[in-house]
Amino acid sequence: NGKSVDIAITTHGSDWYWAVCAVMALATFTFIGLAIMKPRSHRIFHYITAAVTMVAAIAYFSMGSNLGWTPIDVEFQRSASIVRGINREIFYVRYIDWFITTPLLLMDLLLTAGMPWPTILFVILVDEVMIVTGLVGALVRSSYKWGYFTFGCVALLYILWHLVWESRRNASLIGADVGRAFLICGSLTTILWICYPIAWGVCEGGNVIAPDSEAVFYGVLDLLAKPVFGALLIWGHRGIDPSRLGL
Ligand code: RET
Repeated sequence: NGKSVDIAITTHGSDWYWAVCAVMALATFTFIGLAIMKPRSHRIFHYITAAVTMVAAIAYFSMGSNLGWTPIDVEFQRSASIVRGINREIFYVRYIDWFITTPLLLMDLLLTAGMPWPTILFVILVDEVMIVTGLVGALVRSSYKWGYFTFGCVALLYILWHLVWESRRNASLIGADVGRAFLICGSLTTILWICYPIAWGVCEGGNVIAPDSEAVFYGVLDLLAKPVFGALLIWGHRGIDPSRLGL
């Protein structure tokens, strides 16, 4: 796109992004296919989950095409000295994806747990604070970036506390089957979401690993957090009538 960048993905990174894009697209068609086999009143989780993988497919289409990034100045240690005046490719398109998809993933979980809509709204707003602070931190070059990162981590802790405690309890009150579906998907989410700030710390934050490694790190997390999570969630709902969740 005409911008010059020092540290960027290679063709390997790009190929991997295309592979993830293909899986996301395939998952989208699968979830939509499963949706239309159900009566309209039973499609909510299929639709939410298909929307998540659809957005991800387009984000990965962008990154595979080496688009949706901007060069950001970074520093790093080489032997005894600090190297300056170097920039790194930062994919801001990730955060546009996450801004849309993480609220949808939380809706999947909190609707499963039968939470009331004011609670869902607040958890989603905190989630959006987490994503936006992550984006701003990624674009800031000074060490203030770690301040934004800290705000994001506090937001994540609130969300995880909510999943592990409030929502889990609510889900098991609705029934053992709902409790089990929530426990599987909520636990997966808790483990995976903790890994995102770790990836951020070694990529956008600390510039410790190369953009190709970043592609693998975030790519594996996204495959587990979107298509694998979605398949488990839809599977978990197979015997659950949405009317029991107030849907
Ligand atoms: C950032 C940096 C700021 C601190 C924290 C972060 C957490 C991000 C998370 C992202 C989850 C993304 C998912 C995507 C799609 O499936 C923004 C990296 C805490 C938890 C699940």
